[in-house]
Order: sequence, then structure tokens, then C-alpha cells
Amino acid sequence: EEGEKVNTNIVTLTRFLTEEQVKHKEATGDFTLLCHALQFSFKSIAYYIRRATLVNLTGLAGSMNTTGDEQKKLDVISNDLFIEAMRSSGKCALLVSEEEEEIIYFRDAKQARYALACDPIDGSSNLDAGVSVGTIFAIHKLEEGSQGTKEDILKPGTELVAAGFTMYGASAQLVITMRGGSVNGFTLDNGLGEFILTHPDMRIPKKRAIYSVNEGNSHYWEDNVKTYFESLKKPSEETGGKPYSARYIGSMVADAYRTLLYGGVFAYPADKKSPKGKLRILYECAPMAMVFENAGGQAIDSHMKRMLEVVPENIHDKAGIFMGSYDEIEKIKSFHK
Ligand code: AHM
Ligand code: MG
Repeated sequence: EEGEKVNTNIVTLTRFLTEEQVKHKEATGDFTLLCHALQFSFKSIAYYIRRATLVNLTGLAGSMNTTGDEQKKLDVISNDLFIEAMRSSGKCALLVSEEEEEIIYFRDAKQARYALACDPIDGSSNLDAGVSVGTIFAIHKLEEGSQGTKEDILKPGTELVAAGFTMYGASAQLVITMRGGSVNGFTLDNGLGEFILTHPDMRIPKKRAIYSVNEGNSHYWEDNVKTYFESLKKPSEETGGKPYSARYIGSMVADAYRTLLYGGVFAYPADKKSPKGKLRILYECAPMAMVFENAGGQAIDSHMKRMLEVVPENIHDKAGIFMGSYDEIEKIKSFHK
């Protein structure tokens, strides 16, 4: 029969992780189990976000406004789902979440050797409008002999074992990378309930004339940041006589995902109003920087320092960030000389 060519050789995230584990002879399987718990939290968050949108739509159709509450609950639900997934995995010793003031220690998990940082729902201001949001995660390994302390998480991104994010858009897209490895993208097949490898070995284009920044803050920008973004709006030969295009969703995960696929730059610079920037180092900047570097791009802070080398002093510390195509970040550095 025509048109019935079913691919029976699908690489699911489970298969991918198992194959990765085999490549590392010293691997105990703990990391794989941790990732299984992670993917379950992504699937359930994706599920609740889809349901919340439905609740919203019926709300709009005439019933009383329960939407505000429902939506706020999503931040909490996602945070709780993530925490429970990590706790029950038995592989996570401690967790930093954007939604939690303090570090959560899972003292019952005696054998746990990993420390996690996460933003359960990044871009939540977009939730009410049904615009893409995401979960960002960063995985560190405990120091040899450590039972899990804050020193195990207050580390630079260069020490990360793995990092990535899931974007909840038209479909859920999971992007994951491991230290020194490539970047791989998976799409959640809702029918199968599995993440399928759809974007193997993602490489960010070397350049592309797209910039992504909240220009509403430009009044507060430092002069070299202003000059750089102004320069992009002048038609240049380099870009075929056209200026750059502006694209800003306001969900870092969605803006980062597009930038990864199309190229260009995403920035949230430190400015006069927020001298330390807005985005958080542990669960926003560092994991994204790892993804971008492993895909052949770059990520730097507002001092033009490599983002992965920035060491936070406190778990919720912030940094300015520029990340994107290799050439574009070089250009930004040249504007800061
Ligand atoms: P959140 O974690 O509270 O949602 O905030 C982080 C978000 C990022 O996703 C996004 O890049 C940025 O904040 C948008 O900020 P702004 O509204 O100032 O442009
Ligand atoms: Mg966030």
C-alpha cells in the first residue's frame, strides 16, 4: 500500500539515553534514571499547560473570571511536579528552583549524586496568552564524598554535567546537551507519550540578521549596547542591503529555541536600572550558555566574559546575557572594546 511507510526505527529519548549510557563505561545508570524522572516532569507540565489553556478558553466564553487563579496555579503545579519528580527519582541530592527561596535537600536520597537547578516555568507572563513557555534545567554532580551542600550547586557552568530546556509550544520540544557533547532536540509525540529525536546534532547558524531583546529597556542601556543595537537597524551590504529583523517573544526558552534554529542573537543586557541583569545564572543563563556553546554558538555576560565561567555567589544571582551565533557574539565584543 502507498503512503503506509511507518518508521519503525524511532529514537526515543529513552533509547537515546540508554545508548549514551553504554558509551560511558563508568556510568552507573543513575544519570539515565535522573533523566527519566526529568522527562516525566516535562510531560506532565506540558499536559497541565495544555489543559489550562482549555480552562482559559471556556473562561473567555462567558464564565466568571477564574483565569487569573488558574494561571498562577500553573507556576506552583509545575514547581511541585518538578520537585516530586526529583525527590522520587532518588538520584537528586538537592534542588534549586526559581520558585523556591532556599535550596531543597532530599536527605532521604542517600545514594543521590546529582544537584539540580531549574526554572519550572520560564516566561510565565506569557501563559495567559497561550504563548510558548518552557522549563530550563541544569545538572551538576556532587563533589566526591559530598552529601550535598550549597557548594555543589554554586559552581560555574563549565562544571555542568548536562543542561537543557523543554519548550511548550505547538508541541513540546526538549533540547539536551551533555558536557563536551552535541546538542540534541526531541519532540513529544502526544500519541506515543514519548520524546522522539527529531533534531539530532543541532548546530546554530554562524550568523543571521535577527536580534531578540526587550527594546523597551533601551533608555537604560549602556552606550555600547545602544550603539550595537542601533547599528543593526542600518541597512548594510553584509545583510544584503537590509537591516536586521527584530523578534522578541519574552519567553527566554522560546526566543532561545528560535535563535538556536535560525541564528542571530538573544540578549538581556545588564542596564542602569538592573545593573546585574534580569536573568538568573544557575537556571537560566548557564544552562542556555552550555546549549549554545555545544551547538557552535557563544554566550557571554555584560562584561563580555564567557557565561559558563561566571560563578554565582548566591543561588538566585543574576547576570546580563548575550547569546547566539558565533559571529554575532564576536561583533558584540567588538562594540565593547
Ligand atoms: P520568569 O522566569 O519570571 O518568567 O522571567 C524570565 C523571563 C524570560 O523568559 C524572558 O526572557 C524575560 O523574563 C522577559 O523579560 P521582560 O518582560 O523584561 O522582557
Ligand atoms: Mg525564568
